[in-house]
Amino acid sequence: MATVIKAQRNPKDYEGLKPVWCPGCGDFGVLNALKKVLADLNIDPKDIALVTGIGCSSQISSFLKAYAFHGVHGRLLPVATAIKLMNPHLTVIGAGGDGDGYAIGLSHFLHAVRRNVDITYIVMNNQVYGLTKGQASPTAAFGFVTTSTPQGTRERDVDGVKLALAAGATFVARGFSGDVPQLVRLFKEALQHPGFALVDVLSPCVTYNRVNTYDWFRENILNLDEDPEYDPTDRVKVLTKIMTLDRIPTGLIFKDPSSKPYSRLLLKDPDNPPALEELRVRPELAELQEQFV
Ligand SMILES: Cc1ncc(C[n+]2csc(CCOP(=O)(O)OP(=O)(O)O)c2C)c(N)n1
Ligand code: SF4
Repeated sequence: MATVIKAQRNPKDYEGLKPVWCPGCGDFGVLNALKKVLADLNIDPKDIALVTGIGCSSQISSFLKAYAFHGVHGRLLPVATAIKLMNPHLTVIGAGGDGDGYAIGLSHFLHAVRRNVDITYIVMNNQVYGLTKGQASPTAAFGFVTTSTPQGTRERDVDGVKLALAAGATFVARGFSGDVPQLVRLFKEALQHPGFALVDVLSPCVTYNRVNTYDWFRENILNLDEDPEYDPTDRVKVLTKIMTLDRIPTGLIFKDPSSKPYSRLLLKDPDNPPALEELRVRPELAELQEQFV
């Protein structure tokens, strides 16, 4: 029998439309890292489902060559969940902004985390609503001045990493668009994790956020990947550590080595998932009539 040798792909094989982001936008770093990882893992573009919300960052679904669903603001995770459960063989990636995931989409985020469906979720975190011209998002620091908060925001900021850990996440990482090699490592590990993997990416908006710049992040992050003593597998120690840091932690923050994805708990034989037509996703009319008439 002839052996089929799959040609090794390269990042160019994942090029979609030309990005329309502002020159210097942090989201370029995410796109470049993602293309590199997908090529390294040699994943066929037809086997990728990229699901996005609404925002500058969510436009990534047009810039990467893969099947894509550019959906509704804050609603990408329910769609990604359904796609993965119905098509377990697909690599399902969710991607969007911090407004999309931690404001309007916050409840979906927490439920997706605790459900642990095998999805990689990338949040491009720039502390503003970029697409709608720079209003403060929930990750903006207390006092952050924008057009919508001329006297500075009077709300405490949300931290998706801490929320995910508290909600029982099995994989939590944070990258920085100014460090693409680290993003590549984190995305690779996230895509290979059996369960829901959050990668929060500090991704500067060079047009509407003149505070949290590339230089500002370089001065304010603490890369836990460089700490040989750091143990990312102990949730309590991880939470204690990151709650007491005076800098923003990046790197692989937490990973549960015994994570079991939802599909493993749901499908009778997850290694041999049934074909779509064998799954009964629509109830039979007769059954409904029996129950309700
Ligand atoms: C239901 C709904 N509410 C509000 C909007 C308006 N809107 C579009 S994008 C956006 C925020 C974008 O910010 P973020 O998700 O952080 O992404 P970024 O543009 O910064 O990448 C908002 C509020 C919308 N499109 N739909
Ligand atoms: S407005 Fe900000 S987030 Fe949007 S493309 Fe420009 S730099 Fe990126």
